[in-house]
Amino acid sequence: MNRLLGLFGAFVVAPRTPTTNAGALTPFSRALQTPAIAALFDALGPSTEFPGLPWRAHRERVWLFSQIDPVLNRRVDAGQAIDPSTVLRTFAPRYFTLNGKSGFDASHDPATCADGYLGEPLIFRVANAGLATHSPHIHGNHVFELSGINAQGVQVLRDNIIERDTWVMAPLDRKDILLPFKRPNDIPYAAYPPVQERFPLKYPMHCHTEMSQTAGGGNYPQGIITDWELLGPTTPAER
Ligand SMILES: [Cu+2]
Repeated sequence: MNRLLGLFGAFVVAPRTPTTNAGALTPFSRALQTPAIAALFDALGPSTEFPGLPWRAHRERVWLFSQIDPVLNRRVDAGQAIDPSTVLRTFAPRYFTLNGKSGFDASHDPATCADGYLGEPLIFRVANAGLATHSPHIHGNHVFELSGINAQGVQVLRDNIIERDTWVMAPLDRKDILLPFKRPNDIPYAAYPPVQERFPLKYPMHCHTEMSQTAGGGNYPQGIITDWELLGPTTPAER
């Protein structure tokens, strides 16, 4: 009940031994890294698949999803006794938030919106504090699902890392998602860097659970949406 009313937050736990055997920095303890995780982080930077820089510790954003049911909130405001088991059946959210904001405000919040140059990979620490299942979807790049929770609610690292266009965020789900900041596939090599479309290129993340794109009614783009921005066509030496 408290969580549905907004009492939630995110902790990000940093590992003591974050590097792979080859020395690449990761967000995961070496003891927990799967071969696939190590191979992916070793490839960020030197490989032809992921040209640019390796992942760096400050390259991350927390995305915390939640929903608001105004009818439930009004009942709590009125001091009614609430049986949590009935809330599961009747929960009908009308507002959907990303880090406590939605729509335009979420899209333009630098704490939420990821930016970077080509070849500057970034990790989203995505969590869902609510009761609705979300399906975040991103334009411009595919993302890589690094982790999730198992049936016992324990965080597990993927041993087969799937390249995703859209991923599932069930209630209480927690996933680490890598955005590689690659050259967008929909720009042909011969036309890169684009000249008519100017940098920064702004791409949306929006949720494919379509009800979450509203705010007490209305249409996209409201609710759980944000941007990510590709600042320039080449990788800076270091910044
Ligand atoms: Cu879309």
